[in-house]
Amino acid sequence: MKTQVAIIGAGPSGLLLGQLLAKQGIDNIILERVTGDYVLGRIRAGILEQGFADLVREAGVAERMDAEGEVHDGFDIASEGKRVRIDLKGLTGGKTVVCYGQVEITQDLMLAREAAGLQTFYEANDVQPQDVKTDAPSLTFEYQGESYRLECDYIAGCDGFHGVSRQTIPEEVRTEYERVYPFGWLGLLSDTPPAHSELIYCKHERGFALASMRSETRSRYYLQVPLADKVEDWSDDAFWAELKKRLPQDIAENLVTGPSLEKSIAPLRSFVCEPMQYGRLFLVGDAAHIVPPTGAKGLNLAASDVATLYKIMTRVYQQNDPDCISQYSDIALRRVWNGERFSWWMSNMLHNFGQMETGDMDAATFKRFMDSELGYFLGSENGRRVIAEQYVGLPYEELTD
Ligand code: RFL
Ligand code: PHB
Repeated sequence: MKTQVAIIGAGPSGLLLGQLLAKQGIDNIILERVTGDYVLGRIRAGILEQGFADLVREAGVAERMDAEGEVHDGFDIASEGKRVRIDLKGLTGGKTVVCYGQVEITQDLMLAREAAGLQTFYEANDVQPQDVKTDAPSLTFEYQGESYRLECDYIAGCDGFHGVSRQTIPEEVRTEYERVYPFGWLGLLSDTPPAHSELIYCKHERGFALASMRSETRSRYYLQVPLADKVEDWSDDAFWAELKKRLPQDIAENLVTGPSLEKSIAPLRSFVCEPMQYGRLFLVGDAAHIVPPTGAKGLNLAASDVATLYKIMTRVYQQNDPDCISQYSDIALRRVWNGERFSWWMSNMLHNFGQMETGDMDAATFKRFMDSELGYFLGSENGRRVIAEQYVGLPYEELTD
């Protein structure tokens, strides 16, 4: 079997890259470890930057997103009984975000891929990148009990944090940067109307909470919980009761509750692997970096990696310029570190770190610093603008000549 770009992983990164490459006439095959339904069972992200939405349009898969996605002009940050609006549109000269679920984008991309007759092997086992430092790399894998080799020019490792791609880069070549947070997020999805027309990020003594949504009839809520908590510890009633304690009072009083459609706990982590390229292998999205969800950046950073690799592959094949691949890692990492810093900063300001160690200062001192930091940024228009311009997303960087 042979293709130009072999893609590992049919999450949003792999599917979006595949669609964009195909539009430029670049042949690609995706190998995915689980079934399509399993991929669609992961709820995850809900907020898309304008750059991401534009990329989905460029891929020609935006019809449903443009019809059903809700444009959000702002969001609220609540703390100490007050709600402060971050007027995204007003503070950034007209930029906004789109509220449209990762599941929906993934489904749209899967359907478009199927309609275009592009090949995807679901339930491909033991995918292994081979000879990535040569000009004849390949992927070996097992499919329905048979062994296969997929020969290719380049490999895009879009296989998430637990994938095989990053491990292919020898340990002496890669450096990993990491911060693990001492808590997780418990998420609940329900067919209830959202608590408010825009998202509310809530800083509270009992822990952080987020009121988000998927549509006018479907809500997504999160609670900061101790790492030791299990989903089974949290009945729906317990979740709603705790959420009401953390939301601003007027919002809590009008909260509509209902049975959960899904509940899950995600640990919070900041993680970056450098470099993001090794020979003919590129790491894309969560395979190379993880952010805590507080800034809504994970999927959006995946999209900017895709945008960069897509431009590079287009130049490689259309202008016969294979040397430009060396630009990938530096361009991608510059934007990644901005997103990492923003997500880390927002997480520090909005969560309750309790008695946990916070580095070289005690927890009470750290809390005072973070309370003051949030108060300062929310209290000035310039401060709110700093939050707004990062939330809507920094511009994508172009390749150099
Ligand atoms: P994914 O989605 O993990 O997909 C990787 C795919 O690769 C497959 N795979 C393999 N296939 C073949 N062989 C192997 N050896 C393989 N190993 C793995 C997997 O089965 C999978 O299908 O990575 P991708 O495509 O890079 O996408 C990244 C995003 O999923 C992620 O960044 C976001 O979900 C993060 N995130 C958010 N991002 C945002 O931009 N805005 C948000 O509002 C937002 N909210 C969130 C989030 C993530 C969350 N969790 C659960 C971590 C909220 C939460 C709670
Ligand atoms: C979500 O709706 O899942 C969501 C929204 C914003 C975030 C994180 C998650 O910052």
